[in-house]
Amino acid sequence: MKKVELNSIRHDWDIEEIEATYLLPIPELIFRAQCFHRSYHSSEEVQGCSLLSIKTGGCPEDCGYCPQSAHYNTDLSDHGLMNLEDTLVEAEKACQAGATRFCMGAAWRQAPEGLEFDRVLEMIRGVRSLGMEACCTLGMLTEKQAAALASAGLTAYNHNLDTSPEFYGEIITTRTYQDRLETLAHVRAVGISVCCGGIIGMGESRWDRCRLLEQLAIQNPHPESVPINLLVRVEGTPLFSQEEFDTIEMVRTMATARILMPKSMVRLSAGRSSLSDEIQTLCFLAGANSIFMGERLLTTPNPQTHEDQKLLDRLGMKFRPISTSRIN
Ligand code: SAM
Ligand code: DTB
Ligand code: SF4
Repeated sequence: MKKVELNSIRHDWDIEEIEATYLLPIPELIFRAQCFHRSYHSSEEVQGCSLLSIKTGGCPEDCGYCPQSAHYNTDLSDHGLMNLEDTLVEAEKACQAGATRFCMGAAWRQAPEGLEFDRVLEMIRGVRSLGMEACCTLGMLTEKQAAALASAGLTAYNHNLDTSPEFYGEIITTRTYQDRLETLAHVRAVGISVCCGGIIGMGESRWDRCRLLEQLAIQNPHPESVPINLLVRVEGTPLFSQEEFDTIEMVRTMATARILMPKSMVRLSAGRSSLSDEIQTLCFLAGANSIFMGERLLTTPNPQTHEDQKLLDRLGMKFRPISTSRIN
């Protein structure tokens, strides 16, 4: 392994080096992750983000983990695109609760053209006017749509690679890895910050997790935001019967992401409801510095804010206040 240079941001990671990092003894792995973390981030603050599903269910894609896919029979009420007022009421509530980033998710294969897209642009302007970062995840985008989102003031666009290129076809058949990379390139081209990560616990190997991290870490610049989701097993989806995941692997994934992409926000995203306080603490030690707040992610449960606040209090940590928020 090359010498550890705390201030170097590298884009030339290779898979052997990443695997060697991932497999370090946990004390050494976390120590290294902490060293990188402290070079760029506060060791005691996490960013609170809030999620809202602005368009729910009925999605034509077949992502095997997703309760919103029309291919599967899940216990979910579909909902068309929310109206502007209701969305901004939710954004304001999230802001009051201490969130500094508001993420709006839509179960679309690709962002639509026309009135619905215009409404999303209004939502973004509204969220920005509350002083929060605005993030959207609307499926695939053209460069023209990305430019319109940028003009509306969108801070970040979330579009995940989900897993390794090799494992990807086991999970999704209706769009390709390359499609995803193209949307990410459109987002990058118009200067919107990139939020891109994946899901672990879907039956992939350690090598696949390392390959996902490699795909993220060879991007130049790195995605400013890297959400690591633990699969939420939802009844009716093909991955419901996936066996329970060893959560120490979650810690390894977080720490490796932090070492590979030291400046990025590493977000401990979906799946916290099934993680103990102790594993979440290890994730923070490994360099995770953001969580979703509020009792719902898009369609699945998330710990309540008072529980998260209690955990942060016990750890002597805090949510990052809005005034010191950086844009990532
Ligand atoms: N339809 C858009 C898309 O896929 O780009 C946006 C919404 S989609 C729900 C956003 C992300 O949520 C997915 O890329 C996936 O990584 C994550 N996700 C969806 N279902 C999940 C689950 N059951 N467990 C963990 N993460 C999940
Ligand atoms: C991301 O990587 N995780 C968030 C956000 N991007 C949009 C979504 C998690 C969704 C979990 C399943 C659900 O609640 O529907
Ligand atoms: Fe549709 Fe996104 Fe769910 Fe895939 S992850 S089925 S694209 S909503």
